[in-house]
Amino acid sequence: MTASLAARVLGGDLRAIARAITLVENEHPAGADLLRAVFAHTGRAYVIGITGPPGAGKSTLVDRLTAEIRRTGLTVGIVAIDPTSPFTGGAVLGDRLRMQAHAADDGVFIRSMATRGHLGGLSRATGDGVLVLDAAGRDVVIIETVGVGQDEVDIVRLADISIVTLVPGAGDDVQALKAGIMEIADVFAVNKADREGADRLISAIEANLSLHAYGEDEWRPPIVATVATTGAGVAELWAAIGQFRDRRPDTRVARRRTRGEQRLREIVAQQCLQLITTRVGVEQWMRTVDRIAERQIDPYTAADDLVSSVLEGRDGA
Ligand SMILES: Nc1nc2c(ncn2[C@@H]2O[C@H](COP(=O)(O)OP(=O)(O)OP(=O)(O)O)[C@@H](O)[C@H]2O)c(=O)[nH]1
Ligand SMILES: [Mg+2]
Repeated sequence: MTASLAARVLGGDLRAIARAITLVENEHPAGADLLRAVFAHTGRAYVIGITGPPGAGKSTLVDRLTAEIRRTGLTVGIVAIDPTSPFTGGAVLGDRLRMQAHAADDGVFIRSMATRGHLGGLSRATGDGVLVLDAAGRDVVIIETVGVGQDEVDIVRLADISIVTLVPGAGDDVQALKAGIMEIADVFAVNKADREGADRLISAIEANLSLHAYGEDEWRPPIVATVATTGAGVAELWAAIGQFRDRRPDTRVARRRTRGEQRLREIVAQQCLQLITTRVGVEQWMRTVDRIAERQIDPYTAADDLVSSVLEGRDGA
């Protein structure tokens, strides 16, 4: 079954793509088998990460950017994530609206991702979803994620280019200065540029960028003013993406390596945890949890004990 699903994914079959993403999202073993089968065919898509605060206009911008990309004939896959509220259905509603805009176009595949909420689950599921779309031959894959926290930073690191969307309004300067933001942005999109304060926000970002002395061949993140609702500035945004892609191929290679290592770490960590919990057994695991809860043992010592008991058990076997 996996073999035929893999073949259909590689053939770009939309239903197969949807099914494959569901498998990886649910951490179904068939999802891992599928990725094994298609991995050699991945690495071709250009992956764009878009993040920013709630309501910044990311989805509207992604929609416009998608239209811009489609005009060049390239196909697009979109993964929308809402790590802060996976159960509100907000992302799904946004998807439906956008589905309508691109409903008749097979060159656009939109999917929102829900996760089980465990550590690392989101970035792993997102990474796998991107791989599926990549294998399916999508030329460009866009990851849209809300927020500017660590989860989002991890997700955006999966991308070849990171676009940070900011909007004019209360606390712009603080928002722009927020830890992490300046480091992850390859391009800034100042959206809602039709609103008052856009110039001030641009100046604040500029001021921040000028704190860093950019070397001659170092990429200085450009700031693009956009009005996603009208599409103003979107062509410029796409042009900035193209410039980054053409000028920073080395960055792409380095990021892909980091991405590969991150995936390896996640999978190894997951397998180790699985191995240890399986060997230890549910009863001993729960007993340990009880002892931590009752302050009879600290979690560090408990972890050491569990890991060494498993390792010693294996040595002695
Ligand atoms: N005035 C103005 N409104 C905009 C612009 N871009 C988006 N909006 C509006 O802002 C609201 C939020 O847009 P979304 O695209 O859903 O924003 P988002 O960042 O995807 O929101 P979440 O995914 O919920 O975080 C919508 O009502 C848009 O119509 C813009 O450039 N100017
Ligand atoms: Mg959105």
